[in-house]
Amino acid sequence: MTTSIVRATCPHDCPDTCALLVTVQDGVATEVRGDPDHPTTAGVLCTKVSRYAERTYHQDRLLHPMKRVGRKGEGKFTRIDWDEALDTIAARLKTAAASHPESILPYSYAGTMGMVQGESMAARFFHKLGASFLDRTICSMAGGVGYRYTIGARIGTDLEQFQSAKLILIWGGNPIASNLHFWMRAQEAKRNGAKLIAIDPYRSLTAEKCHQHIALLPGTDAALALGMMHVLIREELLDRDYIARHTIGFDQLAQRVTEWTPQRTAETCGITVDEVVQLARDYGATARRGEPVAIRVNYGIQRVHGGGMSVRNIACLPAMVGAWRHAAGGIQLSSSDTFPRNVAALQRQDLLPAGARPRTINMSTIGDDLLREASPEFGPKIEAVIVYNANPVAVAPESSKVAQGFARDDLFTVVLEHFQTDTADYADILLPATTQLEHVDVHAAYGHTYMMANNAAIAPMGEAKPNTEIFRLLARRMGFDNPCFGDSDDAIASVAFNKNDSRAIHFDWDALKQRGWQKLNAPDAPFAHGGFPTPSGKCEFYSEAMKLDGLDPLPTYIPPYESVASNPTLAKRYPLAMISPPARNFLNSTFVNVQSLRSTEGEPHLDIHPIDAAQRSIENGDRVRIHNDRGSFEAKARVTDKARQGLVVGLSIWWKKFSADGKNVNEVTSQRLTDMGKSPTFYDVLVEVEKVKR
Ligand SMILES: Nc1nc2c(c(=O)[nH]1)N[C@H]1C(S)=C(S)[C@@H](COP(=O)(O)OP(=O)(O)OC[C@H]3O[C@@H](n4cnc5c(=O)[nH]c(N)nc54)[C@H](O)[C@@H]3O)O[C@H]1N2
Ligand SMILES: Nc1nc2c(c(=O)[nH]1)N[C@H]1C(S)=C(S)[C@@H](COP(=O)(O)OP(=O)(O)OC[C@H]3O[C@@H](n4cnc5c(=O)[nH]c(N)nc54)[C@H](O)[C@@H]3O)O[C@H]1N2
Ligand SMILES: [Mo]
Repeated sequence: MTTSIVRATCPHDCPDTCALLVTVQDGVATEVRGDPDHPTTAGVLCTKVSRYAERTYHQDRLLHPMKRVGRKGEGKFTRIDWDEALDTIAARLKTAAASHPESILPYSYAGTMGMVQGESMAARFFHKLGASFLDRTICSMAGGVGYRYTIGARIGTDLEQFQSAKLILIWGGNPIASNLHFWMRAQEAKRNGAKLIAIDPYRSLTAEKCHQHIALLPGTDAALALGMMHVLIREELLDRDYIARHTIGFDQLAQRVTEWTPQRTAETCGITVDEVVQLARDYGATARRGEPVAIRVNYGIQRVHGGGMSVRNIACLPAMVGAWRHAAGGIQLSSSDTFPRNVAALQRQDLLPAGARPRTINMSTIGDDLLREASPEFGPKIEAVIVYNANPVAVAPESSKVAQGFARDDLFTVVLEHFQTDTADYADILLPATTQLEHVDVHAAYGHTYMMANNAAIAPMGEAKPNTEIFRLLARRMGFDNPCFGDSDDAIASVAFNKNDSRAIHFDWDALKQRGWQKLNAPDAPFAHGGFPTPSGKCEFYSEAMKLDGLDPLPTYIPPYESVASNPTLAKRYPLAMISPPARNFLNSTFVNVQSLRSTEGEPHLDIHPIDAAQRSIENGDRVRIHNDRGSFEAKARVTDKARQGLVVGLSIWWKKFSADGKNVNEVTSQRLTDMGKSPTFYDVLVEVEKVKR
């Protein structure tokens, strides 16, 4: 028997991007564990990824190409060979490209975060075609844009510093479920005497374990930040020296926040005056004592109308109190921009046909866009969609429209997948893709600053192929002769980071493959001495760029589209706010089909406050129907005060086909977009809930 240990990387859309050690015995992956030597993984994996081998060897893996034989959405397929599959696709794409290349749309997100199996060969292929661009907005754009206006780039406090903080605000995140290795650091900080405060409308697993939980109304975080600023200024809990040297616009900011009294803030956020004042005092006074105060701001606050502004406002706080002076102070939204990715070499936008300026389709409005006819504003109707690394029928908002779009008879749909997901059911051609254990990749991260390598541990299952190989083969059939379409996965990985950038000057693919991971050269305290990558070089309380973009240049509050306060007419019919954050045992819609994990989650639930439940005669365990004008879905009621009054919570993202009614939460979410970054407003939803009578 031969046994080897292969160095790999978790490919999932999670800030932790863990270093894996895969045990392989006679060609079979028998165990996947966390690398004990990797400083942030520290030998610990989440329950999901510790079962990665179970997912890879799952009996439902797609193992050969198939073509549809039933109706779209019905999920009936028959086996074909690779030649037939690729010839069919190439013929359809050639026809579409001959009249309107933009009628072809790639649809992909972060099923794998790998830079090779993500946007490398695929991007080259679609660039060469002149296909529509896809704006990949579904997750993080609102906050990313808001953060950039204030700080300049998505650079912040290093994960490896948080254990030394004395106060940590966990703002709109549930790290026990979705950022475990940050939570480990926060726990260490707690043991070292730090105070942890969760700011979240829901008493999540994390909120339950913090010293304090501030349960504000969804979508009101920008107001809470404004109220904090008001108190910090009124009580002179400021670092005047840091403000003078490294920020712009303080006087205008001070003027602006006079109106955000604790009273007004408390009313807007649905919390007490004392909570507002005490939060600001904890934050300001801890910093005053010279101790590090840190904020982990996450995606929970971004999925509402004013999501961008919320992050922009919160990102102002560390500069006001001088928190950036400490490596363990400041704020982390994402570490993405610490990585000098060589996007030009990976994606080769230079391959675009001469003069071509393809339109951009927003992935978050795919429902509407698939149903749009050709028009001068829109351009050609979408005739072909190639889906990879994504499951839009389950995850995109206003699901009934997404499904209706994918059900179009005149639409040609190709899906590259591991499993027959809700989206795969609509494919004309369904292609089997390899998992992370079967292919090579290189990774950046959004929660730490290590470059990561993934070696293939086992041979591809069945006839599965890596995304890259599928696009290489398609490129050949399309007659694309640029040599870059022959690049191997290793050749692609070797150009992933820009070695001219001092942060990645030591990047060497062969060495990284051997070692598994290597930290970027980046300072411990990125803004201790200012140097913000904004236009002014300072932390921008006032942003001229925002003004040019048609936004308020100062921090402000943008209410939700749908809330009792902002839309009382709608709230008469649909009085409950709904949010649908990730369930602990799923990764978006990935892993829902892994039996052991699905069994732990049970079935789709809706958490509802006892008072709201009583008003509707709903008892714990009842089947309920959640509805609004966009649609409805069913779940099992869990009567609990974890959800504040007026709020219902449906942990997600279930595959529709695993729900009793074949639907999920996205039936009721809307395609309205955020104030910045054109992102979805998944948590900006009013609904009514009723007991299902059987
Ligand atoms: N287990 C698991 N881990 C994941 C994922 C997963 O699906 N499962 N998904 C991954 C992905 S793609 C992402 S983007 C990240 C997401 O990472 P996070 O943003 O940390 O997501 P959650 O863990 O859901 O935390 C969001 C929290 O925000 C709260 N929230 C909702 N609305 C508001 C609001 O208006 N204001 C405030 N203050 N809080 C609000 C929710 O109640 C929830 O507890 O996690 C990644 N990690
Ligand atoms: N209601 C509601 N909706 C949400 C959210 C929410 O909180 N609430 N969260 C949103 C967020 S933050 C995000 S990021 C999106 C996530 O949306 P998606 O990025 O679409 O994530 P997944 O649902 O996990 O689907 C990824 C798919 O990629 C496949 N895949 C993985 N690796 C590979 C590979 O190497 N090759 C190929 N071909 N396929 C692969 C997996 O099998 C999986 O089916 O969902 C969004 N939708
Ligand atoms: Mo996400």
